[in-house]
Amino acid sequence: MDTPFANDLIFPQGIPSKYDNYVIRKLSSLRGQFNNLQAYEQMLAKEDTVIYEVYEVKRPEIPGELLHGVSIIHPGKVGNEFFMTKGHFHATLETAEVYYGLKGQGMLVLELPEGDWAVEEMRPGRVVYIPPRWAHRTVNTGQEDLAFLAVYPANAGHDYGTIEDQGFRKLVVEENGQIRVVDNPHWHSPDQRS
Ligand code: S6P
Ligand code: ZN
Repeated sequence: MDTPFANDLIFPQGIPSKYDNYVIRKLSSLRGQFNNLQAYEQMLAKEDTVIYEVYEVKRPEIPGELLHGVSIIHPGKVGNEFFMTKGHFHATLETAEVYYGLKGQGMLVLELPEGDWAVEEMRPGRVVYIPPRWAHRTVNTGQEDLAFLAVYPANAGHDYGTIEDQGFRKLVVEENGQIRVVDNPHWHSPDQRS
């Protein structure tokens, strides 16, 4: 039988005191996701910068269990587009997720397979509910790390391939000092897949 357990988030970074899995995502693992391909290649030629890190607590990946983890997205831009996560649908599409903002400023960009999209602000103390079926990507629009806690069904799984192939419909960019949500010119619908 499992026993209850607890964890502390150690600030100022927000890193959990205990975790089982550490994921580090560098610029090279986001190839094709940033809109400005030239800016991407130039940046990568200089350094394979760390874009974000995830600290996860493992549990059996079966219905009834929950997974949770802290994501930390570093500040920066590729061209005029803010650093962001790869983004994904859950492989078990009918699974939801809750994000709780711990640190920093950002946006959660969401979209449905049918084409609807949404954007929610991320900031400390803010709870964002991601209903089943919505793909989600987190974007750091601030000057410091963006950290948040995520809680989701342990059987959710991750479908990264769909987003890698078609991209998100919306990008979060800086234009004339303003944070803007704009159309992704490289986005294509699922039926246009190569
Ligand atoms: C998992 C949850 C988060 C992300 C993390 C990194 O369902 O949404 O823990 O995994 O923020 O993003 P990504 O898109 O690389 O998994
Ligand atoms: Zn998720």
